Amino acid sequence: MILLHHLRIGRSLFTVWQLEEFGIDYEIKVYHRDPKTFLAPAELKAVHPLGKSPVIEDSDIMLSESGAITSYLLEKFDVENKFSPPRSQSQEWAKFTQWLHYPEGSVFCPLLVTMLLLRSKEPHVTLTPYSERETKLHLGHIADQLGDREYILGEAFSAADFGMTYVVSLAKRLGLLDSYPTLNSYLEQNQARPAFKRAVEKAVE
Ligand SMILES: N[C@@H](CCC(=O)N[C@@H](CS)C(=O)NCC(=O)O)C(=O)O
Repeated sequence: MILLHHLRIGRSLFTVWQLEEFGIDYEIKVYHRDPKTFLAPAELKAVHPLGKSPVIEDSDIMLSESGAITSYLLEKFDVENKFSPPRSQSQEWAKFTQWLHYPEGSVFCPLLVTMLLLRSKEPHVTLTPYSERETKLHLGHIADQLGDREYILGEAFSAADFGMTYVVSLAKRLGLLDSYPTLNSYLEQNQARPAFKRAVEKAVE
C-alpha cells in the first residue's frame, strides 16, 4: 500500500489526484504548514531530509519529487498505458516526458518568484522584469500547446496533465490568468474530473 506524506496547501494534492485517477490503494498522512512561516512542520523532516511534500513510501522505497513519483506510479500501475504512451512509441513517449517535466523544471520558478514579489509588495529591479517576462512566456507556451485541444497531449488526458494543472492553478491563484481563456477552461475542465473532486475531498478537508 502506498503511503503519501501530504502537506496541506501545495502540490501533493496533485499526487492524491493521480492516486485517485489510477485507482491505487493508498493512505494519506496529513501535515499542516506553520501558520507564520508557511513552511512544512519538522515532522516532515523526520520522514525525508528535505522536509518537503509530496513524499511517498511503497514497501521498501521512499520517493520525493512530484515528477519522479508520477513516473514511478505510471511504471508500476499504468500497465495498460491509459495515462502515458508506451515506451515502444519512442517519439510520443519522448514528447510526453518533455511535458511531464516542464511544469516543475521551467514553469514553477517564475511563478514562485511572482509569489514572493507579491508578498514583499515592492517591485525588484531584476526579479520583477524576470517574473513578468517568464510567466508570460510560459503561460503563452502552454496556451499555444493546448490550442483548441482539451489536454496537453491532445485529445486524451494523460499524466502530463497533473503537473500542468498544478502550475496553471498556481498561476490562477496569483491572478495571472485573466488574459488566458484557454488556461482557465483547461483548469476548470480538469478540476471537474471525478478523481480530482475525490482528491479534494480527501486531501483538503
Ligand atoms: N520539486 C519538488 C518540490 C517540493 C516542494 O517544494 N514542496 C512544497 C509544497 S508545494 C513544500 O513541501 N514546501 C514546504 C517547505 O518548503 O517547508 C517536487 O516537485 O515535489
